Amino acid sequence: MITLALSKGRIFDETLPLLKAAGIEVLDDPETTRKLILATNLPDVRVVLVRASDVPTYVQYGGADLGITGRDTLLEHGSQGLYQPLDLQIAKCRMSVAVREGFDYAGAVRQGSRLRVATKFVSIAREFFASKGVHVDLIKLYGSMELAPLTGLADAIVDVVSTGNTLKANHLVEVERIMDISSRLVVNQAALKLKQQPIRHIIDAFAAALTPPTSV
Ligand code: PRT
Ligand code: MG
Repeated sequence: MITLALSKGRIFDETLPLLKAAGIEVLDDPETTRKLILATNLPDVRVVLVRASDVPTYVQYGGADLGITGRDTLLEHGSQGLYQPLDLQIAKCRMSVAVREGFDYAGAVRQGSRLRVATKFVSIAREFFASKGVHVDLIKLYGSMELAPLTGLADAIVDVVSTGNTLKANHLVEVERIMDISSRLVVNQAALKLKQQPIRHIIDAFAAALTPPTSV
């Protein structure tokens, strides 16, 4: 049995075409079913639905053989025990610093004042500000980061931005882009050895689906 860990929503949706290219069709719709283990058209391949931030954990400890997870999640979790054969170029977004409209971010950084930064991505934020030599107090949040600068909890946030509509709706502006994000295929290293042939098949099919066909 091959177990693939996916999160509901954008990652699941954007993975479906890749699965199809590997000859795999999921038999249930995660938005309507209450099942957490979804069968596929292949009797020896199943999908488990887990929280996005739990995907690396499942794969690392062998609860799943493979998984698909954002670069952001992977950087926060650490990549120990995970083989990362492919950047799937799905669920694309960017990690950015944002502040309230009118907040003098450049001035605050220039003056070397301590910046209060709220984020779910503490490791990424710590490393980014350390590399700039900016002193920060990091405040860990689990969601709705946008609220932090509006309520005075923090001066800035580090969060994932896609269209920018959420920032705009909350009168926040993006002041720095930390990195581009997309989702990766991660594989349990022991599973790769023990179930090499079926896992290789999936990796190769995904890779082929990503590569634009060469013109003749
Ligand atoms: O939602 P949950 O707390 O369970 O976990 P999660 O937010 O990590 O999961 P999910 O499924 O929302 O995101 C999975 C992965 O998709 C993330 O790890 C990112 O790599 C990637 N991704 C791509 C995004 C977005 N785009 C995105 N727009 N993840 C989150 N967002 C959120 C963002 O946090 C912000 O609140 O959407 C809002 C901004 O969107 P825009 O379009 O208004 O800019
Ligand atoms: Mg989310």
